[in-house]
Amino acid sequence: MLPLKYPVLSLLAALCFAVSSQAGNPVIKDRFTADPAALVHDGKVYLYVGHDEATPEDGFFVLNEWLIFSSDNMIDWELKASLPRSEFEWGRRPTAWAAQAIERDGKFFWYVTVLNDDPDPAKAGFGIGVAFANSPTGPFKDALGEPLVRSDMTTPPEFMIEGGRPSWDNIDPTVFIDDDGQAYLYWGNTHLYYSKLKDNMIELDGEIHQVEIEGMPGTFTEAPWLHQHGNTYYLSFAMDYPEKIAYATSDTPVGPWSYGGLILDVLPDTGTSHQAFLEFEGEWYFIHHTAALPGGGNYRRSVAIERFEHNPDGSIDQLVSTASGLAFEPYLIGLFDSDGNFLRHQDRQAVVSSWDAGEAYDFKWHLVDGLEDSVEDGVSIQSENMPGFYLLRSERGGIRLAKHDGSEDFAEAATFAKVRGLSSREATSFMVPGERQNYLLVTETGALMHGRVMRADRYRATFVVRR
Ligand code: FUB
Repeated sequence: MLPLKYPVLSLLAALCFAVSSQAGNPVIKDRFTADPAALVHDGKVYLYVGHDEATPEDGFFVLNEWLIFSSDNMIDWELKASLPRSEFEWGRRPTAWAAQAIERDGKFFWYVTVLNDDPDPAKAGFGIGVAFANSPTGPFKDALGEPLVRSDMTTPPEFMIEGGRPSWDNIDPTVFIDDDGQAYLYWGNTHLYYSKLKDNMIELDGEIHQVEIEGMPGTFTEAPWLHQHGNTYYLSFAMDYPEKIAYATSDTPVGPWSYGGLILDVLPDTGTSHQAFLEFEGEWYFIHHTAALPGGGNYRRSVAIERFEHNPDGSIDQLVSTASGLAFEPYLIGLFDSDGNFLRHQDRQAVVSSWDAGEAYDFKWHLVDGLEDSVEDGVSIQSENMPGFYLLRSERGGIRLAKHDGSEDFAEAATFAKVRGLSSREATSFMVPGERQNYLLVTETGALMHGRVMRADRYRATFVVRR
């Protein structure tokens, strides 16, 4: 049972909270985007993504094009250009998979993953192409008219070629130019490869090497990304499946690579994870994709951004993908007159329990304008560390944490009217819209539900929202 009615009332610390209309993440909200890469040019950031166009019914990736967005501040993004997969005439199907662009001497090279349409089965399968442009937004043109990396240049793992399936070990390029001007291309799925690039950036220079990562507790899946900080080279990648993002370090851009740790754990509702690292105006950013947009999922992903730092010893702490992102801060929602009891989620249920610093993110909430926008003072309560998940009412009085499926029914059941606190004018209660007897409340056991509130129990439906 909850220790209710404690004497300490921290209303003074409570702010009259302002509902923000949107969360910071995902950063692109009007379409599904995946597999981010980014570069800085002339004081602006350019974000290169795949455009996820799968419908909820599609059982696989559908990407007909890549998109380029730009921003001055990492928060406001403007769509600048697109590159259709059909620019690579040797490609087929909607397979505009992961890609990365880089600048060299004022020219831009964009390395892309495309399924190769070669009639020779040995050469068919995913390949890596390269497009060229004189500006970061293009127009980009296929620089070679054929893949830079083709299936018959590598030996895929056995399981990739069984049953006539095309091999997909040649996907997910990442490109990096070292201080001495030498460029490197890493890529792979299951097998991780690298090769040097010639100065012209459109030819491999020498052999393709297969890379091992020492001490890795899982298996390399895909999505390599190479970056440098100080004298340390970082190779990050998707590990296992569903994917986590992990990293390895080395003193050179070609290894040997030693496993460093986990950067991002498995995300809800997307089996893939794909990351980019970017330094902009002295700060470092971790750009990745989640399934957080309404109706998001495995093939309907959306790009999100978090700030991070490299530790003095060279390590990178595990990060949390948040709803707040760069632009907002989450709230704590305390139960009125109950010292130290806050709303949290646990196993996708909402409960009120005592503060636990080790699980602090589960206690953080993002309050946005009601998903159902006709409700006066409408508010929806989104989890900070499960972006896209909201407190959702059931008709029978239950409350659970559920993913926004994009439907109107969901929007309605996840919207409350923010009203003056039933126990204190300075606190807040959350009313079921249009139902003056029906409030979000906490039961004796700490479970969250909604229903009728007795006069003596009003404090159970009164909350203190604060930072
Ligand atoms: O978007 C298609 C594929 O999913 C990418 O190439 C992989 O990295 C994974 O994110």
